[in-house]
Amino acid sequence: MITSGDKKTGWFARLKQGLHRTRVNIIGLFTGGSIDEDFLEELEYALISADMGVQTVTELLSKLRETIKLKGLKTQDEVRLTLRDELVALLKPAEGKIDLNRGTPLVMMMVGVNGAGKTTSIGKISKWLSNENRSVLLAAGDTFRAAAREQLAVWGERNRVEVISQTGGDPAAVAFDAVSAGKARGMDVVIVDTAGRLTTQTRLMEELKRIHRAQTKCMEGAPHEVILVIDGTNGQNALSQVQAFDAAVNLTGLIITKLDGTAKGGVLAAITRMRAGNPIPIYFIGVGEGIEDLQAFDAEEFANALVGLN
Ligand SMILES: Nc1nc2c(ncn2[C@@H]2O[C@H](COP(=O)(O)OP(=O)(O)OP(=O)(O)O)[C@@H](O)[C@H]2O)c(=O)[nH]1
Ligand SMILES: [Mg+2]
Repeated sequence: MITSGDKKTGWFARLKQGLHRTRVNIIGLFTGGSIDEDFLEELEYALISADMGVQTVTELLSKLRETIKLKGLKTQDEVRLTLRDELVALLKPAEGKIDLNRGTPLVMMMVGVNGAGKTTSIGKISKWLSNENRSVLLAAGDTFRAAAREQLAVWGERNRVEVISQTGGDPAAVAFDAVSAGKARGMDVVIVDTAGRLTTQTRLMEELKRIHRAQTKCMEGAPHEVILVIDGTNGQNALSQVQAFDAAVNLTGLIITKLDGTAKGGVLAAITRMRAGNPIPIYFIGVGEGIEDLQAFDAEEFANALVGLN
């Protein structure tokens, strides 16, 4: 994971580039002039277009109007800063870090719809963990497709991490084997990959519960982390993904991927608002397909990128 110096500028630029559509809308509005009703209405529209959701935007705007009145704000630049601060306040409670010391091994299970970026994120997390000198074991819980096992195997090789897999086996059995191997070998972390599934596929959602139970059976308290990987370009559909996966397997964290792509970014605000006061932590954001393109979620940096500040 890149956190320092020049490299940071690189990923931040990519994030900003990825949020381009949002930024064009929002930035296009901030022309340095004064504030009037038309301006506030256009801002409201731009935020809704950025996938923030009507309720989130209504709340943000009513607070913004209050502050404008209270502080006598006159310029669009002042409004931009105020909006940034509101977004930081909204998103801050969603910052979160995985506590690697919760279990030995710490067992992590990745869930999500097809193509969200689960397997890629596992590759990136493995790299981060090896930088932290933690030993990792991967479980290829996506047993249906040979390509899926191979994809995880490639990430395993890149990170010099072993992958437990079974040809056409039962994913719950693979998860069980991986956790027991992790225990026996004294690994620091076990990460269980799962096949993508739609929340409407009842049988597959039941299977996910079974994979979850197999880990608990093997180790009390496991899986310690159940992480939903969400494609940042999915818009408001992300909200129902959070609800359905949480109902099935009790989510402990989120990863939002593809924020370097055409994502509009506002969905992070919508997801956070859904559980205002006690949001599911956003552990990481994905900002590219490469092994280092994973960043800890930082509310302030993200809010800055959204409204076009540095
Ligand atoms: N641009 C970009 N692409 C990403 C990111 N994360 C994943 N991808 C790409 O998204 C595609 C799907 O990624 P996978 O990791 O295979 O997704 P998955 O959730 O494991 O998919 P299934 O196992 O089929 O459900 C791949 O082409 C990845 O390279 C990201 O942060 N940015
Ligand atoms: Mg996968």
